[in-house]
Amino acid sequence: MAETEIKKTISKTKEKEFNVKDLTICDATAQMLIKAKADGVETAFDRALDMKACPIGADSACCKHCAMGPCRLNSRDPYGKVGVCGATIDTIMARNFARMVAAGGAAHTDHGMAMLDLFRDVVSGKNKDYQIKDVRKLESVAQSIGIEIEGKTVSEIAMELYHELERTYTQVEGEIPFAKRVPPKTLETWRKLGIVPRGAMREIMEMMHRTHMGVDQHYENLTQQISRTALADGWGGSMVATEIADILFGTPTPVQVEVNMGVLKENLVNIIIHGHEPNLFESMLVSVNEPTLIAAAKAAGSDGINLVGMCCSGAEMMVRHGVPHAGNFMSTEAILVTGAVDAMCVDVQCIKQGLATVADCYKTKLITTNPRCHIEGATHVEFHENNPQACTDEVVIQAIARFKSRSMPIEIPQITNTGVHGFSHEYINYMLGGTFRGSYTPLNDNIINGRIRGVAGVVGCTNPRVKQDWVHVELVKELIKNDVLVLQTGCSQIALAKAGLLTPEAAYLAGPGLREVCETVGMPPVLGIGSCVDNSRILVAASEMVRTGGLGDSIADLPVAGAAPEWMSEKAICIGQYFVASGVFTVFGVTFPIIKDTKFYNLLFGGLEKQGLGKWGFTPDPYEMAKMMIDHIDSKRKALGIDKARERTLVDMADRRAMDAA
Ligand code: SF4
Ligand code: MSK
Repeated sequence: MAETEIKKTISKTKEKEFNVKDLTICDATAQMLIKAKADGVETAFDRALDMKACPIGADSACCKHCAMGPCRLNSRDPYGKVGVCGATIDTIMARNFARMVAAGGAAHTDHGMAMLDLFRDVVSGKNKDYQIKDVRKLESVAQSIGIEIEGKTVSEIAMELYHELERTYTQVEGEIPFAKRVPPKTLETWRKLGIVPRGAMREIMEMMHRTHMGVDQHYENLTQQISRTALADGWGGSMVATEIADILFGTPTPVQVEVNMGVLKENLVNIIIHGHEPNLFESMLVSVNEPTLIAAAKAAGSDGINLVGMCCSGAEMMVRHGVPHAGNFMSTEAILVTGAVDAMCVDVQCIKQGLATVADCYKTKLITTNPRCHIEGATHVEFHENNPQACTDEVVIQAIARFKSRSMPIEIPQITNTGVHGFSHEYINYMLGGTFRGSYTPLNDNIINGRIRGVAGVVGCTNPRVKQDWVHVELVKELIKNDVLVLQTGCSQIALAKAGLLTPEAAYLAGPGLREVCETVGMPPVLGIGSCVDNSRILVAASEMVRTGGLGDSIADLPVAGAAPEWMSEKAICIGQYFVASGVFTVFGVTFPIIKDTKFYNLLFGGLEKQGLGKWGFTPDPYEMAKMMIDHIDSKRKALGIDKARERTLVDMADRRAMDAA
């Protein structure tokens, strides 16, 4: 079909020259960006080149919290000026940061609460479309928060668990239920600082109140509530989302999956699910296996239906069911340029509004499904958990109709990367300790003896302000080369999967100690865990490491670090803050919304650590980031007195290599 049929969205005058190699290391995305350019179709990469980030906003040196402003301060001379109300730079930056944490935490906790609502309806029998799939997980989650399970039926345990977990959101006094999972010394620090979350709604409401004009105007006091709000996400909303999804849909175990745009097939009806809530995707799995719909797809001339995921709900379905994954956040527009996507069905979070225009250019159906997320120009087919297939069947029908009337030229990058994903904290336990002696002891032992130097969580988005995937990949390569075991979630996990590092064979890129452990266990040096809310699995794994012993008494003692090298969302800031408040050194790339060397900066980047928590770090450079994380891990090893063990181990390995060569 003639190219002129594609609606052009870049005018000749606006078109900026770019070298695609500067924008991404994802070859499939690069191929599609070149095609988009030829087609005259604009994506976020073009818009990022066209729109310079506001330097004052980037430093968080502006406030629009009231109509006496908006007020702009000078980031080069931050203490030279105050807002009309007298607000200082520290107040303004802390309030802005607080609202990012509140928004990010609200996103995760609202998601978690939706999962809990579904769980209640399933347990009460109101919803018959979903069932409890993992009874073992139900029992272990219940026991972890002190629910007695002996002599109770599954539905009695489940209802009790529902009522307990509801407190995560609605409780106004006391401590959230999963505070019981926090290592005692970490919890003691939180209590001393007054940052144990009560309930997510209360914390977010108070955060919004305190950041209103003329309320909390001390950056230290604001930071206390920032931590409490973020912890209500990590140990609250996100953790509930993960645990309930496991109970309803199954706990992930390692599964081999194909990732990248080559998972689209020209002869099939291609449906992409992109978003964050797994219930939509679970129902879609049922719909695409409906014999009548498969027959309809074949009658339309296809060989069947192809369901693939993108972003975080894609990551969840990938780790749970092995559903192929087509790409991360910065590939969501690019994949529509293939012309092969018959429907992209979205729910909530990280759905670019620009998708509507690109979908329109290629006559792809963009379908919103969630009452909380409509997009102008998209078709809305509302998803109801009590009749889920009404929505998902309709999506399939619309996708088949689009397949039948395909008129666009199709170009699918023939790239797929196979990897192993699905390392839940339960599986890590089993993998290292065996079915009957599941334990973190082998992990701790390998850290203590120095084969594994430490553990890093590398997570988060991709961002058109930096070369897509590059910072993630270079950082992770540096870490594993230095014997740091890497845990991954979200779009970062997809970046590394595309780079081929989520395979046991990638162990050859690891340092000698980590390689030895990977080869013994048969695991990749980079463990893919799931979606953004599944960062809570990393918190549970860290707690298990403390509980197992030998690595200190609190999360802050562990030789671990975290990073979000290409972050973009407020959710990422909230995740970063809950890791920091949990005791983890956490480094962000791209940019950081605070002016260096101000009082608020010094508190986040050092002061919190002195209080017994973790601290923030920032650098856009992946090698510098790796060095900062490794230096931190080494300082924790030294404090634990296990730095000598590592030196010995490395000498042993060198000796062994010399012996092998001899
Ligand atoms: Fe300006 Fe203060 Fe109003 Fe913010 S709250 S816009 S700093 S006057
Ligand atoms: S989807 S929050 S771009 S990881 Fe979770 Fe990816 Fe970041 Fe969204």
